[in-house]
Amino acid sequence: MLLNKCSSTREPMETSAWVLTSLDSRTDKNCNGKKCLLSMLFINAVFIIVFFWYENKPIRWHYESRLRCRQEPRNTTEDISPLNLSTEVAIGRMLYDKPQIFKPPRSDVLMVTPWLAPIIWNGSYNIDILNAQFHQRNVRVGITVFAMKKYTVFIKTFIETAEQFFMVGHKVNYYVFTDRADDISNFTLPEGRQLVILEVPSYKQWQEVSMRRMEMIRDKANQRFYKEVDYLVCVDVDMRFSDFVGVEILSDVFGTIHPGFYNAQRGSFTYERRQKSTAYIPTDEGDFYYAGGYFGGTVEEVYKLTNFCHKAIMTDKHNSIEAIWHDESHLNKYFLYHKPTRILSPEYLWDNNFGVPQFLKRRRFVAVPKNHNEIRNKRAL
Ligand code: 4GW
Ligand code: MN
Repeated sequence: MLLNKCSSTREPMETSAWVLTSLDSRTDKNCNGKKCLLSMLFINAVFIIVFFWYENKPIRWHYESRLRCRQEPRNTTEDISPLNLSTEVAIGRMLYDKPQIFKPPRSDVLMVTPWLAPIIWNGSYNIDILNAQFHQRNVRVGITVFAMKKYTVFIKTFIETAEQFFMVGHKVNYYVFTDRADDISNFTLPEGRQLVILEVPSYKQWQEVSMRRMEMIRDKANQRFYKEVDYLVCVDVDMRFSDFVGVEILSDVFGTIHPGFYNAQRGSFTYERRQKSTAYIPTDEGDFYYAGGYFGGTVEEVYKLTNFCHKAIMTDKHNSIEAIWHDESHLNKYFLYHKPTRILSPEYLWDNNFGVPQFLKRRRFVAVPKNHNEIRNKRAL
């Protein structure tokens, strides 16, 4: 039988036979054999190019993590449920006080949100149990900071105090985004902890320096963080660690209560109130006022968060409006409709200008006072 491109009865399995026979299809009136072969080769080439492009393009978050799970070695002879593939997670013998139903460890502060996300306070967790769990998972943590322009002066204290208090005993990558790599000195870090300098372009306006953090974190998450760490912690650099910050903060997506607003009424939160901005939140909505200088989660969740905020910032820019507290306003909008799975109490972000209230048992990460004139004024930059 002579098959050709114009035959409507051709079955898919007969394609190769069709290619061969089409070479001899001198009698075909509608199709020339060589043309048919060339068009077949062309289609194959397009298919191969598309295939390689698809395989090598940057990760697509919405489904890639599921794909990666499926790539685990599996027995293909029978259809095994993914539950059978999970390895045993068990903690060795440990001695600690039994949890008491009628003796909550804290009764002076809210410990859980209405959507059942824990709020992390001193006394609310046992770090030994958590460390054992996270060590079993061999968790890797990335901490991102921006040290643009004169803010490179904060790096030394930031890293030195982090080495004392941040994720002690766990794998840590410090990701320092900067436009002045030469200003950042070398640090000798123990095994499992490393400093990664990421050179990025600078922006003239300080508001833009702050807001573009969302875009840069998003892009690096997409390019490399997903290969190198499991969780990201994204913080301001003008800070020092003064007490332990460990794996108790880690969860799918977490935010931190701003030290200036932990007891404020909704209406007094400094959310964006102009409807023209994408960050707009009406006065009868809102859970907490979250700080722009401390959020995090899995790389995938941080990608989603930063992508959302960056796009919203760009929409506002297009509409000639800038949210009142820049990236912080957009972060608050995101958390209103994508509730955090864990919330850090102000222990994790404090400013000594607010004093030391009774409920605050620890100050783990505190603002370094800055000489605004020296560090920020236009001429100094
Ligand atoms: C005004 O002139 C400036 S400059 C306001 C922020 C500036 C700035 C901020 C900067 O020149 N370089 C820089 O790296 N940043 C980053 O943005 C840095 O990581 C800093 O912690 C973060 C937020 O700015 P901030 O700490 O000054 O904001 P606040 O005072 O609200 O914590
Ligand atoms: Mn700051």
